[in-house]
Amino acid sequence: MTRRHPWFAALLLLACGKSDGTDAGTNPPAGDAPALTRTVVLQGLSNPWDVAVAADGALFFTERCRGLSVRRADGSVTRLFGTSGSALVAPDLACVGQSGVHGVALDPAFATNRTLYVYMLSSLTSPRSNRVVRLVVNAGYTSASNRTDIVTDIPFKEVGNAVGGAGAHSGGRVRFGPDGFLYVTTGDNHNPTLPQSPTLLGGKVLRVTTSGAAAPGNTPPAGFDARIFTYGHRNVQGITFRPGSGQPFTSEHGPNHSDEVTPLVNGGNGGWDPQNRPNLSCPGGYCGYAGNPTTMPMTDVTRFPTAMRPSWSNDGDSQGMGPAEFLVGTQWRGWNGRLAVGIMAGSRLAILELDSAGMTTGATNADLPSTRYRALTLAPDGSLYVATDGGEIWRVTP
Ligand SMILES: [Ca+2]
Repeated sequence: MTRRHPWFAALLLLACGKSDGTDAGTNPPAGDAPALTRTVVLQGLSNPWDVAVAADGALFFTERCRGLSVRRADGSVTRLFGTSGSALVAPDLACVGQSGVHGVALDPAFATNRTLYVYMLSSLTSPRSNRVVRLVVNAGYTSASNRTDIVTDIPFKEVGNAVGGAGAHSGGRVRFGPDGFLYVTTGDNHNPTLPQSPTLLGGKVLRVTTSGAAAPGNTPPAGFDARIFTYGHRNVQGITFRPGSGQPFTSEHGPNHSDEVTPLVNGGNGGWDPQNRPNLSCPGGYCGYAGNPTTMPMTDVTRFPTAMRPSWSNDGDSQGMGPAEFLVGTQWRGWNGRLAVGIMAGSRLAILELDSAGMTTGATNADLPSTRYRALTLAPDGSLYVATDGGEIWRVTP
């Protein structure tokens, strides 16, 4: 894409005006971008989907059709959970289209309770379902045990249809918020009724306890499943929490337009409703791909006047928006507090500048290779880990 906003020129001017290379302190100028160092930590992986890093440097990663593995600080790797060959085999693990093993998150007390959470497609039910599984890892990072399935009823697209194959739009990111609760992102499965359904968990952001129960304080509308934090989403691929306020921000694919970053409000409606569009031709009743930003908006403020407004819609384009992660720490210089957003088809890492309300006021691209950015995780040491669809995991440091 070559369209540029006026602020782009302003950013260039700022970048040119800041040339002394020193850290200006707590409020560095907008153009004070860090120089990036990239180290390839792992390569040759099979569709890595997510990354979690422990304080001691152990690096957990998922591969969509294999499961969960860990790379210890000494570089050795063990397959902990998943298909045959894993320390703990999951015979019910299924891998279909986009679906399989997705997000991984460490318990906030991981250092003492050794507990983590994985999002996976399971054949334990019929039809199959996406679920969140809790596991305990031993001190040496060589085994996993105590599997407990804490959320078992996240919908899965079992059958392909005119708008796409089986397994589409499963969401799948899991992250703990600063409030200590687990946020789980889901997708619409190409099912027109899921995003606005009060009871089915597709097209939602869930907020649950470490046992999978509804987190206290969720405020969805009356009649909704109490685990629902926000609804009306399409396929949420990223969730991260703004430093300071702790407000969750999501990133999600647009259909053929309008990738969206959205600051979430407890109980809010994301405004995606791909059903009942009488002026559109909707194969299988799914109108998601049938329109444009006006006729099939990612945030329909006509149907839902109070819908959560996006912070950014990627210039109205869809380039396959993937994960999102706030950058935190003065080592990130002018990017401290900015939002990194991984773009897959667009093959870039966007860095967004937000105002106090969370709206995007500027965007630039990180000076990193063009690839499909699948996962972003800020490690305890403040470095950014990236997983790519090309099978690599990088450590990026400013
Ligand atoms: Ca929306």
